Amino acid sequence: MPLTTFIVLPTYNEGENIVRLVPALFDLEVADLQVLVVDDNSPDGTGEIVETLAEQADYAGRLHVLHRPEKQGLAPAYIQGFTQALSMGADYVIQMDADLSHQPKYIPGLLRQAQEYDIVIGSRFADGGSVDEGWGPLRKLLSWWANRVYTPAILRIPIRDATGGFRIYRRDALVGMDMERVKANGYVFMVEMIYVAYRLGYRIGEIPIHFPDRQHGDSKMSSAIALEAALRVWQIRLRHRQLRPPLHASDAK
Ligand SMILES: Nc1nc2c(ncn2[C@@H]2O[C@H](COP(=O)(O)OP(=O)(O)OP(=O)(O)O)[C@@H](O)[C@H]2O)c(=O)[nH]1
Ligand SMILES: [Mg+2]
Repeated sequence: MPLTTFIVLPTYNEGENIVRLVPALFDLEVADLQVLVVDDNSPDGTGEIVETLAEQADYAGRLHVLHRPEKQGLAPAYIQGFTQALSMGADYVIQMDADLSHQPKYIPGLLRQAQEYDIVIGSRFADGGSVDEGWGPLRKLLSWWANRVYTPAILRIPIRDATGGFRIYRRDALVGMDMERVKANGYVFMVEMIYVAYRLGYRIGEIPIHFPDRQHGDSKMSSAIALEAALRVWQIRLRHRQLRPPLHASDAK
């Protein structure tokens, strides 16, 4: 039986992007692929657009929407989406933005690496990774520093894009991490998930990606949000630094 891969896409006003992204995902011809959109009642009707797409014969039974009542941030959207994907039988869960900054062409590479790792990050700051050519030097430097220097130093993790939101998780890792313990709301959720996984001993890999800026719709990110996320890295360290890998049965005396 082929393994089931679920792609979880949180959306808030991504109508113009989702109609491009969904066909591109199914064009990949990944075996037993399911797509789950988690929409926070987008005023532009993203949720309804996906419902309409889901009625097309091509996507029948493979495209799903979770409707949430209002914009509540990325973290609860992801947790609800991951939980639903697991309950629908996902063997692999891919998380990605719906704005096309995370390009579908990297998905086969993520799946390949997931044979060796429990979690694989599509990484902008690994060797060979890159960000949009339009980023100014200051933005590039700040983002590089936050990911390559600041976050790894505080958390003592050898990860080069802990804030990156393009990832694959193996089912057993996502279950073993117990998402209940992840408290972050918003963008720092990415960092908290990776820190918990690292402390628990899961194997984390990275593959380089190019990250183009969105062409349609508006970003929900701002410098205030980025600064808050940076400060919250300390909170995450305090919350989880005692975590240890669970003892293997054979290690127990
Ligand atoms: N369901 C849900 N999705 C959200 C929420 N906030 C952002 N998203 C989605 O999360 C993804 C990432 O959001 P973006 O606004 O692109 O933020 P970003 O990618 O960190 O920042 P940019 O680099 O500016 O694009 C997109 O698919 C958004 O639609 C939210 O509160 N609820
Ligand atoms: Mg984006």
